[in-house]
Amino acid sequence: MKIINPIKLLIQVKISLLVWVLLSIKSLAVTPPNIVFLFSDDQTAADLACYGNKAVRTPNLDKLAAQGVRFTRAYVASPQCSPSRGAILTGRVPHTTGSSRLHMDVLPEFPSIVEALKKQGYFTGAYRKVHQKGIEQQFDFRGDKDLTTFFNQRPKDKPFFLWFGSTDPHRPYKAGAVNPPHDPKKVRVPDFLADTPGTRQDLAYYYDYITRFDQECGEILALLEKQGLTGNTIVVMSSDNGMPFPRAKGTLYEAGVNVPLLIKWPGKAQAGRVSTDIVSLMDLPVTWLEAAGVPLLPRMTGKSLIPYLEGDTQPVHEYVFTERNWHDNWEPSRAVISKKYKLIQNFRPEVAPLFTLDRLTSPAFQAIDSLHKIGKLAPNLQQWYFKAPRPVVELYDLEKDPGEWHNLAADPAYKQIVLDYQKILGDWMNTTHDFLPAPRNSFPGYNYNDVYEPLNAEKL
Ligand SMILES: [Ca+2]
Repeated sequence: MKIINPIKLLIQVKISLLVWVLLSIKSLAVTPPNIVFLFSDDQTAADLACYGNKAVRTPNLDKLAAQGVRFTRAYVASPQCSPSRGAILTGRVPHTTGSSRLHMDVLPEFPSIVEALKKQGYFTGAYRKVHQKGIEQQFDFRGDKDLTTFFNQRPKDKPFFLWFGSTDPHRPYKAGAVNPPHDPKKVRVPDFLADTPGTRQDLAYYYDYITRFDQECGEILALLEKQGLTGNTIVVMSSDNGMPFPRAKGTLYEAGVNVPLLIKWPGKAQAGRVSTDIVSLMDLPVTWLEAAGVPLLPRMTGKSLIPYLEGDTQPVHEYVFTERNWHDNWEPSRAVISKKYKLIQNFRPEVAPLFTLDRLTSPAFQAIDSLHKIGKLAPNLQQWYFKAPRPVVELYDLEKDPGEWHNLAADPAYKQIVLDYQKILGDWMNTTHDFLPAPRNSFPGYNYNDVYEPLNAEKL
């Protein structure tokens, strides 16, 4: 009979216990967070109750905002569906993905964050609109209607990445999206639209579709709660571009490029913090990969938001960039945005603003066009919507002029700011291999102060 040495046994038990404790600590330390992306389609930042527009009902997203960080100055890489989404899914600027145009896919040689997360053991799922056909095929799960399916099918031993790509509040609109509907009399008419009954009804439908999106976000948040996942899940809400109205979606004005951004991450992101610093949606893929412990992909241009979410008060960026390319028509433009200024460089100034088809046929644009035809459109709208040529360069002081009505580019007092911002924009265009020509004064050795001319398209 084998005699058990009690001291040896004690040592063995202690070693086993130590190994168990170490393994437990390791498993706790490396449990990567789940990531849920609630992504609306065509929504300007301003149009959520938590962003100040109390006329639109968004109770679930307002609650999410209170539990995380709300960014007031988040910018899309492009105010167009496919380019904006391709930039998030690859971390590359749209003009380097092959997807600068609407409906064009990211080239297959560029790796996506979906593949990268899968390699790290993530289960990936997408509902509805991805708008990048190639990358859409990479998701493990694809769903359309029932939001519970993903949560029932996901492997319980894996972290997950869920892309909820709603098609709300994209057009076309019709009555009945939510009950009760929004009252057209109570909508907030932006100063770039004509305040008519038709425009108000158009905006009320837009609000209805936002509320329907909010309701579905509420369902997903309830499912997270029900499965006990809230504590280790990053929930991000944003939109791919601004509202589908004239002078908004498809333009580099604030209503086109400034989208909502809410980030909830229990134990990490400071609950209730409101950020007025500028960030880019291109920061999201970098943040997600870093949170997941995944090496970054080549040529990602965003920055991690993690230190900022945790309370760092240093702004993440001094400047962010955004671009407009082909979208039902060719109106290429680029912008550099700082906390105070925005400079837009127009590459087809000879034409009056062109509109994507959904906005050209919208009641809101029809209202503008009808007033224009009878000579009753407000002068600033008449000037902006119908005058050609347009300026080559536009400069706005976003603090003093958030509506972007007063172009300072030709004002001698702003000459140096225009030149400096053109240089910053041009450097970005050159280093990211833009297919459009950078402003001439961005080239090394070019003494732009000697060649400054009033930036007036009429003198071209
Ligand atoms: Ca969109």
